[in-house]
Amino acid sequence: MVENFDEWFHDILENANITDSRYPIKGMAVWMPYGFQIRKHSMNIIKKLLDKDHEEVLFPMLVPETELAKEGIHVKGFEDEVYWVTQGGQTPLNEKLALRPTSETAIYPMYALWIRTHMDLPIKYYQIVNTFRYETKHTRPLIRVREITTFKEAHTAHATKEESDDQIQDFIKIYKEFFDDLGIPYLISKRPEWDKFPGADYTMAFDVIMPNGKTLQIGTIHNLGQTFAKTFDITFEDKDGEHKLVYQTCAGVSDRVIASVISVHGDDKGLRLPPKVSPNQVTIIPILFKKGKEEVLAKCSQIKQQLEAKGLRVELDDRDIRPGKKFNDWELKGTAIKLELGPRDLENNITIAMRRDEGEKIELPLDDTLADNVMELLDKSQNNLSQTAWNFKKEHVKFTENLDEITELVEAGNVVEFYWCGDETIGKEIEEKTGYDILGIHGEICEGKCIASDNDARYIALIAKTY
Ligand code: P5A
Repeated sequence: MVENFDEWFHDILENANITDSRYPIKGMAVWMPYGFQIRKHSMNIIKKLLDKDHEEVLFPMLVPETELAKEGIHVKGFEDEVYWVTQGGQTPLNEKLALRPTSETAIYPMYALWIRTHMDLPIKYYQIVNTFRYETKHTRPLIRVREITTFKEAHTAHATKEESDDQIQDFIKIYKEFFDDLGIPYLISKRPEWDKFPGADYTMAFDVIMPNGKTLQIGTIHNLGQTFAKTFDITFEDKDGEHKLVYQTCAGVSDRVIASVISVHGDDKGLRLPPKVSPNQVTIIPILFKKGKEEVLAKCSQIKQQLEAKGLRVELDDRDIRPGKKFNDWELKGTAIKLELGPRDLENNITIAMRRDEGEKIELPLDDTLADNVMELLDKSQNNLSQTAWNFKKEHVKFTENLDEITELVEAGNVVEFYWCGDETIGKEIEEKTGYDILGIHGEICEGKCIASDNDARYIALIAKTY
């Protein structure tokens, strides 16, 4: 799988009924039923986390050209990626309308209307929408799409810079919890100046190491300072009667996260889904013979009810096909636990449980301890997948003090840590020399030399092959 990761990824999306990329527009795919369920469960996790301290809203999808063009740096960052609506039926529109590539320029003119005094602050809104980017880089299903589905974007406004910095920390905490629930290990770094979000003061990013060693950016958090506040005139009257500009932040994650769930946990047999997002946490597979068929099926239905009563997502696979085929299907789809039940098991009042994450089979008694036992196995499975993924990440971050060694380490599938002075020219030289991207800085140091200059090092930086 590691050797042929791109092919593996492509095949699994199709075989496990996740997405269908044959839709006749490049970069836009159909969410298939099984994939849709994974998407739904993962969306519900982040929604729950955001809902604690943010309110959900929904803005229109179209942005007038005049608004999109107002923030110079921002529009420059997106100008090559915007889809335009220019006609309504046969009638040319008076003003071109952009399909939002992201929603700053849709939301902030409204913030300017809503925010009057310090009493209106902070504002912490988020929306879950589709956004559109005419990506110029190679598109890949889920990973780099042109219709970004389920884009969870949060936008906040604050009275002070300190509050906006605190908000960045809050977002980091929320995203950590989100990725932890998906068992996704992350590297957090502050993006270099040349790679921050267009219009941001600074950008914090979460990256995951994919099985082939390339990193994938799975979430970003931006401190926008007062740039957009100046452009859109978002001011408030403070306690002292003075009119001041707000400080803003925004943060976003997309369905790209699901690409990381699939890739980080999957194996040669197919998906291994963390129970928290698995459409079926438990799949019951009856082993049927002519004799005793009805009894076995009845017991399976009863087990299903018993587990569902505890809130578990359970599938009873009573299709009239060989059990071996069913096992393979559910292995491919990554159901966390399979429960097998045949006439002999029924006689012995047991079921055979098998965890997808590590394959071990154990006997569970068919009594009122069953649901608790199954839940314990689900917990173990969730933790094991997460632990295995974190171990992989630890093994694939390597430190070097030697610029020439970076290539060797990256080509061997690693992300590399090195000491850097922080100077932009030196940073770009390092990128040019190696051909890789500096992800950003994820630590400060007081001693040590920069890997590529005579300057003192100030940071521990990360460099990698990126998607
Ligand atoms: C934050 C939300 C923004 O757009 N505005 C509102 C800010 N940031 S971002 O970095 O440009 O995007 C946020 C995250 O979305 C994912 N992403 C994509 N996923 C799939 N296909 C794409 N073409 C795509 N572009 C961005 C990334 O995970 C990114 O971190």
